[in-house]
Amino acid sequence: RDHNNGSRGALIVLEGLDRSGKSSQCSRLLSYLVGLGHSAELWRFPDRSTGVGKIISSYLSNNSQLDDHTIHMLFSANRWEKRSLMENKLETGTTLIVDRYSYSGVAFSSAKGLHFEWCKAPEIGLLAPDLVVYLDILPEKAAERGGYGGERYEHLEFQKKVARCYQVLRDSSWEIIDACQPIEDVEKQLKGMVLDCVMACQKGKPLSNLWP
Ligand code: FDM
Ligand code: MG
Repeated sequence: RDHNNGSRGALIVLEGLDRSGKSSQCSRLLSYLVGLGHSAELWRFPDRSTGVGKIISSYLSNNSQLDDHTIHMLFSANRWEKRSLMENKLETGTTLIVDRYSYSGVAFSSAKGLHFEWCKAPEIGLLAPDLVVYLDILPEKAAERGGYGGERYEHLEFQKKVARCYQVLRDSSWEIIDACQPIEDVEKQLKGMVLDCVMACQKGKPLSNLWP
């Protein structure tokens, strides 16, 4: 524990479409928090380093085919296998900046037509984020940024469906940032939200489970 004095870290999740800027903002946030003397780590889901993660990675790169329900549960399993480590980190004062979480799980699978509540079910009991920030961008604008790789979901038509599913999923607790702004403006707004959240957790905001 750094200057946290025994207080817990915050679970902060960034969500958004592909090319919304999540990964760049996550690394900026990490440097910012570490620079302030906080203990912080950058995590991402899927975590492709585990056994399950390798199956997911192969599926995403179109090197294997899986039934939609099956891959959905593997994405969830990939979060479950990290749950206890996640809880330990948070309890010992490390803040986690997480690039995608259960919301991606539900948005991407329900965009394929899977039942919404069925998609949410395997996430029950995972740690609930202290802050969810949605980097909001129109699918058309995100596509214009270029840089879609060749992965399975990186197509405009599918991203449009995912955007609609995120709309169904999002609630009043989410912070929404216009991701079409200059990168520094997005960063500035994010930093303010994240610092407030880290402080609230230090002051004793309890950890809870999905779905709140
Ligand atoms: N994705 C990500 C899912 O379909 N379900 C999930 O639970 C998660 C975490 O995987 F298209 C999708 C979202 C994205 C792809 O993510 C890989 P990255 O962030 O592009 O690596
Ligand atoms: Mg991607």
